[in-house]
Amino acid sequence: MSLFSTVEPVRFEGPDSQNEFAYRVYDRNRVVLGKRMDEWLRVAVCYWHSFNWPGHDIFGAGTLPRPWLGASISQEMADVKLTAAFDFFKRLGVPYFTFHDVDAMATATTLKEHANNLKKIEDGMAARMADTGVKLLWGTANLFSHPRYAGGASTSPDPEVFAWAAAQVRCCLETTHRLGGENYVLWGGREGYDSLLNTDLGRELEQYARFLSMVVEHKHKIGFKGTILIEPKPFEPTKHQYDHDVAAVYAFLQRYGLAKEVKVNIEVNHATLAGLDFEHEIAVARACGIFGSIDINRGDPRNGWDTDQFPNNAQELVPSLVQLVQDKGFATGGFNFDAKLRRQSVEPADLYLAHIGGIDTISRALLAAADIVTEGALEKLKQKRYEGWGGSLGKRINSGELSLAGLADLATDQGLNPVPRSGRQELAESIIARHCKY
Ligand code: XLS
Ligand code: NI
Ligand code: NI
Repeated sequence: MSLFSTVEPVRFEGPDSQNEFAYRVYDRNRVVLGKRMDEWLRVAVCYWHSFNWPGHDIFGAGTLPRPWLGASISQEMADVKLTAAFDFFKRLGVPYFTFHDVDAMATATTLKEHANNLKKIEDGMAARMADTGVKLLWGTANLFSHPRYAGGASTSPDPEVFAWAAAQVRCCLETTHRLGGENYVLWGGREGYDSLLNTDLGRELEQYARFLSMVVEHKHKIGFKGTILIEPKPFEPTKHQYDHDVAAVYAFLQRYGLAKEVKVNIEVNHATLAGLDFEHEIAVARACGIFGSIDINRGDPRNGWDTDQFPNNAQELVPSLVQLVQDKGFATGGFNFDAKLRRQSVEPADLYLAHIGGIDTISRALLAAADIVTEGALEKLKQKRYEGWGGSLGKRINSGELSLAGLADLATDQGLNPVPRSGRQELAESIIARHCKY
């Protein structure tokens, strides 16, 4: 028995179900373009917002019953939390979870204690994972909550803070490896600055690169086969974060020779904060070969912060899902619900309702995307738009045989006079809309 035992295991009942505790669309065994739905979506529940956040915000105290939380967390409290979390994962019927070291373990003050406490909860997790079959999508170290990290972790002005961060990541990467985690995430929450007046930006970038190189080196040393992922975010909590968006992360990785070693975990809400579309971030990551995984929580376009809401608009997600379907799914990534309840959602049932709605939403988007890719009209429209590049002029430009002057002479001699052609944007938008029928 746990706080979450009040709801029966959630099953697929189909679109006409009247049961709010059932999936209407997410049918994990349904085969879509040759792959089971659960393999396409690889859904994960996050430990932190779901079990380690009591519903406080900067203006008010916690509202959610989470009896295992307190100013300091004992091993007993951590164990009760673990039981509740795995009870929830199992009943919800999802294949994966994600966690930060400090979300799950008993509070530690020294590094020795940190390593011991993390190992204890790792052993508990390993046992629950074996019992329930729930797997680890990714682990991560929290390098942003403790006051020591106020000035950054690897980008701190104090090398002792860098060393603490290194020790935390070493432990958490090894734990993730032993638990069979499929990825390891680094979200640089405070790897940025609040004011340039007291910040040496060039030096901080070097420190950050040094840190990341050490992490990559350690990954290989211990034989971790999962993917190292950076999660871009433009700001919050810092005024500016170095991993601003996918393009900025790629430039950083390229500069330090890490572009083959590290990929990105793209969060919908973070794209919104960066003033970018979610599908844009995915497109950039695919074009650069660094697409890894997704945090599917959304923001509110009128709020300038990470509201971490559950997704509920399938149509908005379709352009992103089309890209995923074209890629034939994730390699090691998945859809992590880095999403939190609203503060009035105080009943344990609310955590189920939130995830059920969100999982059905991404399932709807997946089915629409699969239809769009199968029908091929959108792809055809795109191909047609670029068809000139398949002709002799396009081929000669791409082959590199023409210099700027050579091409200019050719254009002038042939009297080239290109005619404007339709981009068919409204048709493309209608193709998306008409497939959203699930
Ligand atoms: C915060 C981030 C964080 C990461 C994991 O905005 O989304 O939750 O996903 O550290
Ligand atoms: Ni976030
Ligand atoms: Ni996130």
